[in-house]
Amino acid sequence: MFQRILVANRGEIALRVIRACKEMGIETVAIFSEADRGAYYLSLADEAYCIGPAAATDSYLLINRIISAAEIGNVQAIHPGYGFLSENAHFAEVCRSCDIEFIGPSHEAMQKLGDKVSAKEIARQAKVPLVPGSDGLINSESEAVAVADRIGYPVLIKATAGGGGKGMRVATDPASLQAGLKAAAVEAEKAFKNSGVYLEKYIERPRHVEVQILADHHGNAFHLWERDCSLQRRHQKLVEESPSSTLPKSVREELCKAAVRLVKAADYTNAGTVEFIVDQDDNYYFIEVNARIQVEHPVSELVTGIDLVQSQIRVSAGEKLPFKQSEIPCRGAAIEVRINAEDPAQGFRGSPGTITQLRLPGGPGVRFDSHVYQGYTIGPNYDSLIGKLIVHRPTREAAIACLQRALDEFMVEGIKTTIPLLRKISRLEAFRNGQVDTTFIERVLLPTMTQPEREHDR
Ligand code: MV4
Repeated sequence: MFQRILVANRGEIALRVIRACKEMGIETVAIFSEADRGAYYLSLADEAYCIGPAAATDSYLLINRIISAAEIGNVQAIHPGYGFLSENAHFAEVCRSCDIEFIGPSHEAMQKLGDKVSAKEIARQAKVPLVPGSDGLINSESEAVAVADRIGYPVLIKATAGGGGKGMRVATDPASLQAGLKAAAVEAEKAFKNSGVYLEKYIERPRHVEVQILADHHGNAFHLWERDCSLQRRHQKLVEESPSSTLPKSVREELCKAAVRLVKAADYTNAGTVEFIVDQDDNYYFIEVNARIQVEHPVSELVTGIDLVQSQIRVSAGEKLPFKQSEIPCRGAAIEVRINAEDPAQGFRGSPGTITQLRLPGGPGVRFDSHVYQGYTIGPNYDSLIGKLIVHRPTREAAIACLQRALDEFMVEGIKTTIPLLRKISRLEAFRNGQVDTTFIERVLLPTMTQPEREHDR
């Protein structure tokens, strides 16, 4: 087992990894930018090194500085967290070349699955349902028009090096398809240095259901059931829950088994998430793999009782996962809501500032994963996530009651947060009876908010 791990991240996920290491008796080396100097979570690490100024491109994204901190800190492994370099195959490769364990999948698996067209080919071979679409990359406009004629409009143009909604365009007829193809290729070349695009039938108002995976280096790959993450705004999730409140048990089991088949076919190891969209008739389609631990991992930890971050570390140290699929339960219901320093009434504009008052919720079934404290100042440099409130109770109804109570107890002063919006969502009939999809927030909820999103916020 590792003696020391470098946590190559910041904020709540850095704190989460440091906590996991402490319980395992593993020392931690933290890194921080000038903007995070003095942050509380740094004091929980055994050592902390400043690696640059506030801008992520001059600090948390600089591979050479992170590797230098790892050498100085004399660590055996690096945990990348999520975001930043967590899905950067080159970073994983550099770690290996420096004989430092990258706590995540191999760079080969990351590459195979990071390319969406290659990931879909692996899914096809593993008999995982795919959205009807092009067979690989689109190489000409005439080919695109032929594919769109076959599958029917509307179609989605997607960048093979994209993901998470980046570089996606809807086309409703041949003219918008031809224009969209050109624009998408230019945007993809600029954003990902890879102009490859592919087509899929646009599934209207889908739900977003993803499967948590854990796989070790001994041929074992398990699912930790699914999470429904349909309540999103501009691809930013707001609410995540497990199990899905609407999928029949038979579909849930099929979908989870398909996810395991896919990761086995890709020789994937460590924690990862297989993402699907689900249409109104409960047909599910593979979309992409997220080759990292995700923000919403606590939801799966609570219903299965498995510590995902500790499991990641054990898998990277070569241990065999100590459970059988049949023994992984999905017990009760867990719901996570993201507390962001944003003002939903002002088009979710960021609301940096100092937290002058902080009253945290507690009691049975309440978990709050956060790096903030009273007096903490949220800067403008990184994402606006303050923390995640997660509730876990025997039934979904009880979990919603617990969520409402916890959100009512929650008090943050000095900055605007998403708490008022989350209180509203937790009381919505549509949320309570699971009648939400990925368009709900923007289609139904936001139009009812006091101030419409201002033009320049779009
Ligand atoms: C789709 C889709 C509908 N049809 N693909 C967005 C990024 C990635 N996570 C998967 N995404 C989608 N892929 C087809 N063929 C709907 C989504 C989607 C979505 C799309 C637009 C706006 C918000 C969305 C939230 C989740 C999923």
